[in-house]
Amino acid sequence: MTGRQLTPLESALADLRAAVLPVNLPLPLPGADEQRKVASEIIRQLDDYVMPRLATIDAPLLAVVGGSTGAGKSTLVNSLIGRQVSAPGVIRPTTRAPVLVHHSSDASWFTDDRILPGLARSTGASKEAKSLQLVTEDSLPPGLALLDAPDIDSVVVENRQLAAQLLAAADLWLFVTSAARYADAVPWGFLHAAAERSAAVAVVLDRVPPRAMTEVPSHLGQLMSERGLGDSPLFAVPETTVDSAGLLPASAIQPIRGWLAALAADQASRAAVVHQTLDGAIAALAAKTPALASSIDEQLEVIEQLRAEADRSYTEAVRTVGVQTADGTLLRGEVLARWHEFVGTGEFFRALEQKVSWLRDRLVAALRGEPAGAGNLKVAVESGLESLLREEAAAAAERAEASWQANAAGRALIESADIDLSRSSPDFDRRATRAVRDWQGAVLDLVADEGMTKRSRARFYALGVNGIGVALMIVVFAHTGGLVGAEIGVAGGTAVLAQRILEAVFGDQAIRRLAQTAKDDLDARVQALLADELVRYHKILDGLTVDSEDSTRLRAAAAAVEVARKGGLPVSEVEEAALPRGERRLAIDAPTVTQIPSGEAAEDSEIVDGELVEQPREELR
Ligand SMILES: Nc1nc2c(ncn2[C@@H]2O[C@H](COP(=O)(O)OP(=O)(O)OP(=O)(O)O)[C@@H](O)[C@H]2O)c(=O)[nH]1
Ligand SMILES: [Mg+2]
Repeated sequence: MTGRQLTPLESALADLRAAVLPVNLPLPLPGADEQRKVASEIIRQLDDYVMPRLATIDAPLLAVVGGSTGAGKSTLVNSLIGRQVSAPGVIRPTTRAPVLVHHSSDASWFTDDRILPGLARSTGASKEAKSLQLVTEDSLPPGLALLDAPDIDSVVVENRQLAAQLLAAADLWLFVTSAARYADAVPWGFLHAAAERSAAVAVVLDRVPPRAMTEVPSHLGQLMSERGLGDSPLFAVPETTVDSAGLLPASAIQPIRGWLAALAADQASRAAVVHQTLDGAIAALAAKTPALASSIDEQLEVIEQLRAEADRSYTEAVRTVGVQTADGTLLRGEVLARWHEFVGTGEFFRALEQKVSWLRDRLVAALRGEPAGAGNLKVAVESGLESLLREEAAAAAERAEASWQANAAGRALIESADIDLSRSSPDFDRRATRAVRDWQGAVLDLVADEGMTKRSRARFYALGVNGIGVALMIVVFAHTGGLVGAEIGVAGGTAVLAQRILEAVFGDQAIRRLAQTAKDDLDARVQALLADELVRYHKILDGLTVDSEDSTRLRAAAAAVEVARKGGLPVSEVEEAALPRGERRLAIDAPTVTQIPSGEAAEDSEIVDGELVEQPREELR
């Protein structure tokens, strides 16, 4: 393929392949399993069949003989060839490794990995399912190859998968079923898929008991018509005995052999078969893609929902800390005790509560030198803030985890995560401590930088930066809706006093601004601290590598394939001459039901007509 310029259709398909390849549906959503399979099927069909077929449109027609277990596929292939190329057998399943029979002049088409690149070529019989046994047979016409596949309804999983893969790589399906099993669900699932993508199909109804010869084939023909296979030839092979070599009498399979020979002899008909299947396969690939794209979108939706839930949990934590660092909550317990210590005695404090205005002017005078309690108060503030942060971060992690636990996708992520998403990061406490200390440092810088009037300078020095700093922190903690209101109670009283101290130093104009600046700074630090926690959830979601561009690209690629497909498939010269434009149907006329060769039907059929027809009908819906 190297060196050859790709046709527009081939480039469109290559783009489609490139768009499907990275598709990742990591979350266990309904239908995701199915679409994951679709994605790998698309890739495989492109690799196994569509791309190689487009690149070598004149390669021999590959007819894959597939169908129900033990229907007589290998026997049919052997009988068509006239010798045993694929071992038939009584033990199911018999055929494990597929056998491809071709004319010696066609060998080069099959020895390399042009088609079915995943299967190793072998020339001897093999039990290795991942191999393809090549048999040269010159009684087969050039331009036509037969492939004996394993059973599509096998008890062996690999057989089923391989049979499906082989049928997907076929130009023509020679679908073998038996009179006893022709209405089983599995074969019909395959036939339905073939009809859906307009693959060229011929059905062989094997081992029809003489008495059922009128009824069963016509019932099957009717089923085929109803299911979109009305144009497909149907061959009925009467039940006969096989000879010592395991072959059917020539007359029993003559109509099939004749039909295949005619197909092989007429290059235009062969090309029409190839085109029909190829075009149908390409249309089906394009048709499957939008559902795949939608399933990417569904993954994205759930990812965004999980992201929003984690975000909400942490936004809530930031909000709570924001409120509780302003509504007086922190002005309790240790902080309150240390504040009392700082401003003097309890008496002093109580007097202050009663006579705030009187005290306002005298306050600073009462505090001589930097009060000893400033350091302790700072520590109390620090630990009060830290425990608030710890609690809220823990609650946020719990909420986020619980919201993810609520659905299967979230649960899968929690299970596969290598960190515990239900609690804060192990180093959270350390980072919280640092954030609080940094904030306190910034508050001290803030008051140190604030200009003072001459009159207040003495008071400033009397309280010291630490003293004024902690006073500002106290004001911040009771700062809801502007300056402190007395309605906050004891905490409010505490804060009012702090506010008076600051007024005495800076004048009342500056305090509102200083408190606001300090509060904004605290909020920003809390926000950053918790954002780092939230990142853990984001990282997990980002690690899923589901991208909204993936589905856009996929849809565009499928649309481009459709456009290029309408532009037409490559046409071989012979076909151009022989076929009217748009002709895509099997060009060789085949009887809907073959004539029964008389005298060769086996006598010992145990199957009764009525049963044969009745039982399968029930299974078909
Ligand atoms: N009497 C009679 N026996 C047949 C006929 N076709 C197949 N058999 C026998 O049925 C058994 C199964 O045939 P196979 O050709 O191995 O069937 P198959 O579909 O290839 O089986 P798997 O590869 O296992 O799916 C063998 O013993 C055959 O000899 C037939 O038309 N008449
Ligand atoms: Mg077989």
